[in-house]
Amino acid sequence: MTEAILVHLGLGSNLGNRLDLLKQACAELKSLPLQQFRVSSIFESEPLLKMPQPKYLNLVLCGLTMLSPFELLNKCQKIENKLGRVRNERWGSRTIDIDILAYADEIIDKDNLRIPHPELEKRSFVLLPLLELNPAWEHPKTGVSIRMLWQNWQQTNDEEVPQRLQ
Ligand code: A4P
Ligand code: MG
Repeated sequence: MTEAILVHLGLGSNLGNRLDLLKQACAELKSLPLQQFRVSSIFESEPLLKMPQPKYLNLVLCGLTMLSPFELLNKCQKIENKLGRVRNERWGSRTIDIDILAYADEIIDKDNLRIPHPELEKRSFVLLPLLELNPAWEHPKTGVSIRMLWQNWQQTNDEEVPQRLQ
């Protein structure tokens, strides 16, 4: 039997009842199933590049899956659609966005699937919850630890740090 794979997913919402949408998406993902399912705190942050959009809520979750990367992408997109995601413009506001951040330490570089997520190092709303959830995590391409990635982000950015919801 093939082994279950540890995956990390990044979720974001900036439309509708953001908290409720994140909770619904978590419930759907848990029942894929993702075994040994764990979720970070929820963080609030301004949209990237100060785009004129509502603020985002983001979280990172992890779990073990038997799905292949493309099966997982397909399931994530189905959940996005079920939760009312409408794709208008790239980086447009969204009820829910589910990005595959990492699939064990696999590297995939296809048009419709890039893993690890190529923007991961630049995004405080991914780094901070990932650090909280799995401080031992290392970037599969570079071997750089999540602690170091977060330190680098802080040293090279003057954006506000995402706020953890109480
Ligand atoms: N795709 C490729 N690799 C992946 C992957 N690792 N995970 C493809 C998921 N999808 C992946 O995604 C477009 C295509 O990316 C998919 O068809 C899939 O085949 P999409 O979700 O339809 O479109 P998108 O989300 O608008 O584009 P993209 O590039 O995924 O945007 P991002 O990177 O998700 O950024 N500010 C804050 N504070 N918080 C946020 O969460 N998010 C964005 C969107 C902008 N600003 C933000 C936030
Ligand atoms: Mg996306």
